[in-house]
Amino acid sequence: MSLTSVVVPTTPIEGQKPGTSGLRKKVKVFMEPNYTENFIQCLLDAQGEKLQGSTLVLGGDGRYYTTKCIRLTIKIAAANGVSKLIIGQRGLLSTPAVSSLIRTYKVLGGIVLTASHNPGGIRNDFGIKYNIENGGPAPDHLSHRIYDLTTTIKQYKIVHDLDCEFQEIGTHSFQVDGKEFTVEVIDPTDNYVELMKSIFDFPKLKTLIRGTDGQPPFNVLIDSMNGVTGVYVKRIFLDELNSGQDSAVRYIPLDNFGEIHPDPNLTYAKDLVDSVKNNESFDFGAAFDGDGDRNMIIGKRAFFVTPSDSLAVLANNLECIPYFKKNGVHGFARSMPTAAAVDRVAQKLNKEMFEVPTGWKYFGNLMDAGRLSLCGEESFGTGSDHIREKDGIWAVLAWLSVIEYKRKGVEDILKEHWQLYGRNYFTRYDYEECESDAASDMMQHLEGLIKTGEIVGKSFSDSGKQYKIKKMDNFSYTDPIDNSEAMNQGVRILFEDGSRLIFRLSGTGSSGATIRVYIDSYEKENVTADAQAMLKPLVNIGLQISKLKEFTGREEPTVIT
Ligand code: VG1
Ligand code: CO
Repeated sequence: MSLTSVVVPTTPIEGQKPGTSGLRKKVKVFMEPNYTENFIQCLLDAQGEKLQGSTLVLGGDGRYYTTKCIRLTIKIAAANGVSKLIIGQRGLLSTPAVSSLIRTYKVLGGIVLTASHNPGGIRNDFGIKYNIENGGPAPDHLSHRIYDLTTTIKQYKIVHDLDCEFQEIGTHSFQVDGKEFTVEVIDPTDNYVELMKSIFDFPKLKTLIRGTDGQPPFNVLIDSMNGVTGVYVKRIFLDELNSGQDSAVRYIPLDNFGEIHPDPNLTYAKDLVDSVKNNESFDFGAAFDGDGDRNMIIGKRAFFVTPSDSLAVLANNLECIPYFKKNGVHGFARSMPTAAAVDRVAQKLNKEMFEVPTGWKYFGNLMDAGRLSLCGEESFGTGSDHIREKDGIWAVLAWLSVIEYKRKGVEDILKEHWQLYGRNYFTRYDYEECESDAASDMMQHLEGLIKTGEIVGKSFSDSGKQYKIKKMDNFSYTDPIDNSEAMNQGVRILFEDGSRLIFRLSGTGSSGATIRVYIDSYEKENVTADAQAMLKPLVNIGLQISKLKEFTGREEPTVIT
């Protein structure tokens, strides 16, 4: 069929600035006239000449509006000289799977349709992320370029009559403006499952889960929270590892995630926590977010592993994973607000250690340069240089590999780790959907304290505990590979004893402002106390210094992790 593109005039639409990870807005905003068209056109224009004749990967977590957005993206991509789109069947591809496909097929990039852990459905969020040639999220300079283009856009190109279905696997070819344009619809799981099999020892993991004559089965409960990981969990856990029907829940992707918040933490994955707590037969539980890049790990009776500890434990045990045996272990990294437990492992193992701003895009250059093998964020993100995204299923398979190797449960592994290294107690308070002005006034107030510097050297006490401020600043980062700079990445209050309080505004929300307060304190000896009780005095000091309650009127956080 021979098709022709047309040029449609448009005007800039405000507010198309990508945040920490892509553009996220309410579905109804994406449905406004030209909203999606404008953004897709700018995203393509930002590629420059490389776009002509290129191949892009396209797919997402299957949330509401995905189908419409894919139809539109096919029409716009074809009109702009893209020669091929690789699309996941039914539009499904997890964020880690997109990263892997980009790398395997060495294509220009990928468009990921997701608002990640934000709720979905017609009344909730949609999102568009772009990943570059190395498989990683768009770096800041590219996101800025896309945004700049959205402020001046005058037209978009589209092939109105190009309708291509993507429900079934297959290849479709079209003639667009005299050139060939191809849509290849692929199984969303094949490439990713192959990758996991090349990293982990599947026969060993299967033996762990099924048990042997001498060993009882190790019962796992995997919760996909109605997100896209369901299709991967079915293949990997149910089919390959034969973990049994009772081992997976909520593994059919739903476009509204069954009206839940697909965010794997103690608040939103409470169902999983309760199931594991109330059923002694489960040895392990895990949950993922909508697009499959986040993970939460719990042990028997729902023993909770903080993401910061998860990272440290994996760093300490990587040698039991075939991929690292083969490729070696280079450095480690964490985002700035993540607790420093992994730093202690890096020091002991004599590895390079990097502290980057919040957002996975800051890890990519270090991985490409061969200086980084494993990294993580406190926001339930863990991953390695096998791809350039955080990877929920990878993290679970990595944990199961450590468990198989040590023949110990999650809680024992953690306690052993703390005995050896001491413990970084960590918690994060989120105040979601605050009034934007109130939140920025509070940040201004903190900036003011940095400016005068008078707070440095002052002591604060609460419930009999005293903390003295050593330093207060706003975190900035210079990438060691390309020297790019990221400023104002979060206000830090650093105390004499190494404890930290961090304040930043979320860059992934779709309405109002979310304030995140991160609290981190290290104990060498006292390693088995209750984390929330342990950190309470520091929390109170944080509230006192920031005047958070006064500015926002909020008595309690929405989520504590
Ligand atoms: C949050 C997390 C951050 C993570 C980002 C994207 O960003 O804090 O660590 O990289 O989400 O994760 P923010 O700006 O809201 O704090 V995902 O899984 O939502 O793409
Ligand atoms: Co995500």
